Amino acid sequence: MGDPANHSPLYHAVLDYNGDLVKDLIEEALENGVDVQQILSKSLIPAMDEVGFRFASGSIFLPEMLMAANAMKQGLKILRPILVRSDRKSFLGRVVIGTVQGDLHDIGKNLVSMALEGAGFDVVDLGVDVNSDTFVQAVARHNPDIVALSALLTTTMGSMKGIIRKLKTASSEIRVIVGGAPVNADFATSVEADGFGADARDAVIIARQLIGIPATEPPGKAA
Ligand code: B1M
Repeated sequence: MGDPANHSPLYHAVLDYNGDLVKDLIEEALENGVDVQQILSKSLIPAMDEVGFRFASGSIFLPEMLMAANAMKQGLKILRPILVRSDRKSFLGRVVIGTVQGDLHDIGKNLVSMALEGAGFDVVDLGVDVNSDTFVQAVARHNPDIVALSALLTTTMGSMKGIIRKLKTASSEIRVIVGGAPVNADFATSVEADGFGADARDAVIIARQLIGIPATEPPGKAA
C-alpha cells in the first residue's frame, strides 16, 4: 500500500477508528470548500482499502475492521445530505438495491444508493443479506425499473446469478445491475446482468442508460 505519511489526517482518523475526528475533519473540509468526491476518493475509500490490506495481511482482525467501518459510516452521515441532494421535481425512475444474501458489507452499496438518489432516482434500499425471494417480492411491491445488487465477497457474488434468474422469470421488464469489489464486467455478463458499475458514479451512468437517458445529458434536464 502507499506511504501512510502521504495521506490526509482524515485518512489516518479512519485508520485510528476515530469516528468523532472523522466527522470533525469532514465538516472542516466541507467548510473549506473541499469537494465531496475528493473526500471520498482521496481519504475515505483509500483508508478502507488500507484496512482491507491490513486485515488480509493479518495485522488487524475483524473487530478493528468493524471499528474502521463505523468510523467511515460516521463520516458518510455528514456527506449523505450533500450526495443525495437533487433539484429534480420528479423521479427519473425507481431502483431497488440491496447487498446479496450472506453478505453484510453495506458501505459501497450505501454510496451507490446515495449517488442514485442524488441523480434523481427513487431508491428502495433493502439493506444487507437480502435473499432472492425478498428481491422478487420487492419488485412486485415497488415496481422498479432497475434492481441493483451489491456483493463484496467472492463467496457471495455467485448468488447473483440465481437472483437475476428469479427476477427475470418473475418480470421480463426488469433490468439488473451488479457491482462490488470482486465483481467485474465479464462476471456481470456471465450472470446475465444488464449492467455493471465499477463505482457509484458508474452505477448512475449505467442506470441512466438502462432507462434511456444518455450519460452526457446535463443534470436536471429530464426532471
Ligand atoms: Co470485510 N472483507 N469481511 N468487512 N471488508 C473485505 C471485502 C475483504 C476484501 C477484506 C480483505 O480480506 N482484504 C474480504 C473479502 C475477500 C474475498 O471475498 N475475496 C473481506 C472478508 C474476508 C470479510 C469477512 C469474511 C471476515 C471474517 O469474518 N473473517 C467478513 C464477512 C461478513 C459478511 O459479510 N458475512 C467481513 C466483515 C466485514 C465487516 C463487517 C467488519 C466490515 C463491513 C462493515 C459494513 O460494510 N457495514 C468489513 C469491511 C469494512 C471490509 C473492507 C475493509 C472495506 C469494504 C468497504 O466498505 N470499502 C473490505 C476491503 C476492501 O474492500 N478493500 C473487506 C469501501 C467501499 C466504498 O467500497 O464496498 O468496494 P466498496 O464499494 C464500491 C465499489 O465496489 C462499488 O461502488 C462502491 C463505491 O465506489 N460498488 C458498486 C459496491 N456495490 C456496488 C453496486 C453497484 C455498483 C457499484 O451496482 C449495483
